[in-house]
Amino acid sequence: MGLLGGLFNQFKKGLKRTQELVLAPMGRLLGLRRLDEAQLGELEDLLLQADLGVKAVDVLMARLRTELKGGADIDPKRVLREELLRLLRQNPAQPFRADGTQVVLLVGVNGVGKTTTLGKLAAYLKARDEAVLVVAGDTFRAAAIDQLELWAERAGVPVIRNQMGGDPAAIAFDGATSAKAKGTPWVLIDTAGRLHTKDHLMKELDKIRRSLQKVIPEAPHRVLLVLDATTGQNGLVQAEAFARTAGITDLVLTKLDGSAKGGVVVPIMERLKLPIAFVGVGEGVDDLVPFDAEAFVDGLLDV
Ligand SMILES: Nc1nc2c(ncn2[C@@H]2O[C@H](COP(=O)(O)OP(=O)(O)O)[C@@H](O)[C@H]2O)c(=O)[nH]1
Ligand SMILES: [Mg+2]
Repeated sequence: MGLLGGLFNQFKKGLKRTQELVLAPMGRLLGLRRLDEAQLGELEDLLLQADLGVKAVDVLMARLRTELKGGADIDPKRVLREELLRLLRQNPAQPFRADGTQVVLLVGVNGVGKTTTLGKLAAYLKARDEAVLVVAGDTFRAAAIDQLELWAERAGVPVIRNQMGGDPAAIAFDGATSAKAKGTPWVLIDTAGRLHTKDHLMKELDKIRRSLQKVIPEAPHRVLLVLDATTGQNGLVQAEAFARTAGITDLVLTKLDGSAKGGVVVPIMERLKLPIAFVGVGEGVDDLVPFDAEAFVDGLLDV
């Protein structure tokens, strides 16, 4: 199967709940060639339920209405596909390419899936035959370090850790030093989720950043803000505050598989003005998908 076919299937799997609850009823409407006002209203409701966001849904509905006024038959699915692709292609993520030692920091509030994503990302990079060093920067809970070690073991990559309660900036420094000495292309740093305010996040990140930069002046190369898709648009205000903090380069949207609000990628990308690098579609090691607008939209509209 081609790469895009593989991604399509992974997105389809990740969008299963969204499909069952929201998109399946939409299939009938998308197959129509003329829609009356009641049917347009029904379609609008379903699009909003999928959490595509008011702004995108307004644009979509306006375009459908314009095409309908033309009098000829229309293809609602094609219109939706084109508009969604336009929205989701505005801000593509830079590929994860090894280039010297690349330091990647994962941040976000407790429970969103940082450690899990880090484990999957380690396996993803390792599968490309690129060496990875994992840094247990969440020193707040002993269980967090154990959890990370388990993931690293699964991925077959080494971990650097210190004792619980240790300084995340110090362990990050050790990780960067070791990777630089050995020429390891990837350093993935886990962080604690007790980032309740923007100031707190800034402080913790600044401290880690300063200590990394003593070793590698350009580090961290990527700062991934991890967001939970099951929160839908409700989490966006807090995410916006985080996303505005200096240095966040990419978003990761986890738990798409557990959410009926799969359309939330649209308002997230639009509001945060940041690319989505990866999407989490399950708890397994292979359940991390590099975001691809086309595979995503086709997965969404395959109803
Ligand atoms: N279904 C599903 N569960 C996920 C996904 N990513 C993370 N989780 C689960 O979310 C929970 C919290 O994840 P964890 O990585 O510990 O979050 P952290 O506190 O941000 O490090 C765990 O039970 C994970 O298995 C995902 O993409 N899909
Ligand atoms: Mg964690």
